[in-house]
This record gives sequence, C-alpha cells and structure tokens, in this order.
Amino acid sequence: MHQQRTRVAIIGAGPAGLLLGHLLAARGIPFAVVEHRSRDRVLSRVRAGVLEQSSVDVLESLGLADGLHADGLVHGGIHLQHEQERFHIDFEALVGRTVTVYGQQRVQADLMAAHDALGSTVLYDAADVTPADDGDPVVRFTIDGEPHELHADFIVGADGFHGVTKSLIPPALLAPVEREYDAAWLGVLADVPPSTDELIYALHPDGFAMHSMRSPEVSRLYVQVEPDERLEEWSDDRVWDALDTRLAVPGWRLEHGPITEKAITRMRSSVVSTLAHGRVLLVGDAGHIVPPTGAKGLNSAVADVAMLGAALAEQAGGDESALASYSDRALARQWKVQQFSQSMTDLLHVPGATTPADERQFRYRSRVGQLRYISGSRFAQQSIAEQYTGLAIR
Ligand code: RFL
Ligand code: PHB
Repeated sequence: MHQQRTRVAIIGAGPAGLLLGHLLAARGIPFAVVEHRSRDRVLSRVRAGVLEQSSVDVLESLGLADGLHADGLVHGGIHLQHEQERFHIDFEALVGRTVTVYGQQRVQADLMAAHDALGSTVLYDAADVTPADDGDPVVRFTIDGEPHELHADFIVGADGFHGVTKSLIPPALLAPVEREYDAAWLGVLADVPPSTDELIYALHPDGFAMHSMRSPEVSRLYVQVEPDERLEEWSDDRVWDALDTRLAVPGWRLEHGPITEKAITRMRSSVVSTLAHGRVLLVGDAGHIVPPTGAKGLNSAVADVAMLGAALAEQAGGDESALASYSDRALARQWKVQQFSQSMTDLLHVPGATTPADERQFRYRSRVGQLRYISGSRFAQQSIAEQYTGLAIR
C-alpha cells in the first residue's frame, strides 16, 4: 500500500483540476492530482474553443499564457445570422473587451507542460478512484494493480459531469437542477482555413449551424441534429451540404476540406445546489454543465477555480470566510451564465422533430423576430457582448 499525504487532493486532470494545481502551487500550498484516464487520452479530447477575457486574465496572472498569446486568435466580436442575413456584434466597440479562440486541447497541453516543469504530482491511469470523508479525507485508487491512499485536508472534485466526488455530498444537499434540450450538436474538425474572420452562429429553418476555428489552417464547424441522431447517418458530404445550406448568405462561400474528427454531443444544463460539503469541494463540470452555444463550459471551470484557489489560500492563512462563501459565490455567477447559455441556445435552435408543426413555425418565426430585434438594438447587443466576453470573477 502506497500512502501519501498532501493538503489538497484534486480528482481529475482536466482543465479545472490542472489549473487549480497551478493556483495552489503559486501560493505554496501542497496538492496532488489523481486522474483515471491516460495522459494521451486526456490530451486528445477536442471540446471547447473560446476563452473569455476573464479566463485569459487568470491564465496570464499565473504565467500560463505564452502559448495563448503566440497562437490564440483574438476576436473582437461574433457574427449572428438568420434567413441569409448576417450581422456583427462588435464586442470591442460595445464593451471594450475581446475573446480568444484557443482550443481546449492547447490549454490542456500548456497546463500539463507547466506541471511537468514544476515537478507536480499528477497521477494518470488511476483505477477505481474512490474518495471518502469520514473525518479524515482520503482518496483511494490503484495504479498498475498497486493500492494507493492519498490523505488530504481537502478533496476537490474536478472530475467532470460523470465524476465520483459528488457522491460524497448527500443527495438532498447536492440536489441538481436540470434541463434537457431536444437538440444535439454534430461537430467536425476540418483541415481547411476558416471562411470567416470571426465565429458565425446561424439560425436556419433546418436548424442551427456554426462556424468556429482552431487556427488559420483548421476550421471547427457544428450543425444541430436530433438528440438521438446516429453519427453513421452523417457522411462528410451530408455535413458539408447542411453547413452550406444553413450558413449561406449572398456573396459568401464556405470552403470545404478533409474532415479529421466527427462527433455528436447532446445538450443539457445541470447545476448542483451546493459546491461544498465540509472539506469536499466541487469545481467546473463536476458542479455544472451548460449547452455549448454560449461557449461557457471551460470558462465557468476557470471562474470556479480562480475563486476556490484564492479561498483555499486565505484558509491556509487562517481566514475561513472566503472558503465558507465559495459555493454561494460560484453558484450565483453560474446561474447568470446558465441563463445566458440557455437564452443563446433557445434563440439559435429550432424545436426538435417531436414538436407539432404549428408550434415549430411559431417558435422559429419568433426567434427570427428576436434576431432582427438584436440586429437593430445597441442595448441588446451590449448585453450579449458583456456576457459573451465574461462576467467578473469575484
Ligand atoms: P473535464 O474536462 O470533463 O475534466 C474532468 C477530468 O476528470 C477525469 N475524471 C476522473 N478522474 C479520476 N477519477 C474519476 N472517477 C474521474 N472521472 C472523471 C476525466 O477523465 C477528466 O480528465 O472537466 P473540467 O476540467 O471541469 O473542464 C470543463 C470543460 O472541459 C467543459 O466545460 C468544456 O469542454 C465545455 N465546452 C466548451 N466550453 C467553453 O467554455 N467554450 C466552448 O467553446 C466549449 N465548447 C464544450 C464545447 C464541450 C463540448 N463537449 C464535447 C462536451 C464544445 C463541445 C463539443
Ligand atoms: C468551438 O470552437 O468549439 C466552439 C466555439 C463557440 C461555441 C462552442 C464551441 O459556442
């Protein structure tokens, strides 16, 4: 049996867990991270693409923004679209802020490399990870069949939506509040330069489509599909046809290229009722998930971690108050983010096939009405700009 003791045991080496490690390292607080997947598997997940200004600020404050500044694409706005009309929301002019397009894979790789340089304890390939807290918080797991025990003052669940840490919080207190959407996203990566300067979010009678990117050479594109859609039914040609139709505006053309990755993601919103129970704390997707339309998942994880890292540092200095209010503060911010993500999702998607035709028509037309309102209202655009570029982290 391998026994180890640390101050903060972090479960999950995704962006939330590794970033928390860096915040603690910067303040001299001992920690160890336990991850059940292999390092390569963690690095291979494609996922998010947009960093809020607030997230960039956090990475910068920790000296973790070199890659981001070298290769990230700073965007001063987004394009919204309906019925072949495209309009721009100019974040810089409206709120003086920007976002940075920099793939989650790159963020993940940067965080890993910086931990390598620090010599941090990050244990991959841990099987049967089981946290327990009966007065003495401990995480049990095996590596190569060898049993390990990691004892700690705090256990932080950074283990994503399907993580195990949540199970330490009594169900009546955890009490998640959820919404399922009657839509999913089929996302592709393609080796083709983006056909747009900034992201395009489009509403079309056939469903939502969006054009994002990863670099000047790689495009990231999504189309709305039914929640139970099978990937096999979407050949590359069918994906490009759907994108051509839904993203069309006069005088603009979508360039095609080889598709290198294709996956379907269902959309759900879920928020637990507490992120803290005794010495057990949750951050990121372990506590809440959003549909991807507002680009808020990764950014919310960064916000939680910034708040919790600061609170754990104050606790180490003898002041428990920030830690005591962590859950309330993070959830208050999160519910604003949930509202934004839901409203962007409702605005840009058509109702699923099970909705009666009359109601589909009504909802579609009122969404077009809302997009036309936004295109002519500085107030509406400013509100979107303020939320998309990221609310303050306090
Ligand atoms: P993660 O990234 O899920 O990491 C959790 C880690 O915990 C490990 N784990 C365990 N380890 C040990 N024992 C266990 N029992 C464990 N169970 C799980 C997992 O292997 C993993 O390594 O959560 P984290 O760190 O909170 O980060 C959250 C983000 O990954 C997530 O919110 C975003 O990817 C969401 N998201 C987006 N967010 C944005 O901010 N902007 C975007 O543009 C954006 N686009 C997206 C997205 C997510 C998507 N998918 C596929 C869900 C687009 C898509 C398509
Ligand atoms: C992405 O680039 O993957 C991306 C961008 C914006 C979103 C969701 C995903 O809202």
